[in-house]
Amino acid sequence: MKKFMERVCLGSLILLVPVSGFACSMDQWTSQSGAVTAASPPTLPRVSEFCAMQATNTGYVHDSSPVDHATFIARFYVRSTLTGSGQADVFVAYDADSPGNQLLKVSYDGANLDFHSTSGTQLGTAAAISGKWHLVEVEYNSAGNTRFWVNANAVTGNGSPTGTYTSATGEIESVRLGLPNGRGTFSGGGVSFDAYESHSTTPVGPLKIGDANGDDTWNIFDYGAVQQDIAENLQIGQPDCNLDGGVNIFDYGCVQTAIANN
Ligand SMILES: [Ca+2]
Ligand SMILES: [Ca+2]
Ligand SMILES: [Ca+2]
Repeated sequence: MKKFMERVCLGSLILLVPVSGFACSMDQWTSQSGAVTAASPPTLPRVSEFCAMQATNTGYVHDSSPVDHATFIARFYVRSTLTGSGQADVFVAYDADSPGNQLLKVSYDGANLDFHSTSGTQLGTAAAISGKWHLVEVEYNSAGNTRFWVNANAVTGNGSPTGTYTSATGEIESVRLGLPNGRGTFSGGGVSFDAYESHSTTPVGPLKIGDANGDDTWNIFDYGAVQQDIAENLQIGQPDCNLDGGVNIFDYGCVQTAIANN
């Protein structure tokens, strides 16, 4: 698991750096608990590099490195394969390391990602198809303003956030990613995560999806990288261009579009 340093000041981190070969580790987090694992394709589809993380029931990774964050920005990719119906929290931010009170929650309800202040009331929502990877970026401010982006670019904003709402006013001290409060009434499956990164001031923004060889550009060499990834020679970039949880021939057309649009 990769741990990225904060671009401006405070600690940030990411999931999933391969330790040896394609062994995956969650050691960059402060701690882990319960039904959460990290793995490479084909065991577990990923968005980027070699590993992703999946929670199948109550389980999470915990980051207590935030300290009195007045502003806290988190970006991650999430993919649900939960079966049945229900609503489950996938990301929670707290006002203490212990972990304390919930200040911000993102949950999944089978068809949408839902955004909450403290424990209960849903204050924002965005459609999120089951089985597909979705980009989530959320910016929490202890003055009581939260903005979120789902499948949208928080750096350019694509004009504006997906949603905004009035939130809690405490400062963030820790976060949990996974299924920290269990899977609720969902009957099986799990929720996968990749490319978690947090900042204290600047937006994180999306990965270059379709940049299969990870050289930070889209061009014809990404076709070959998709081909290599299909052959299970895993590529360090983002070959699952259509974000459907697999790398196959359908990603070529998506790469073609990415090249044409950039
Ligand atoms: Ca802390
Ligand atoms: Ca590339
Ligand atoms: Ca794909």
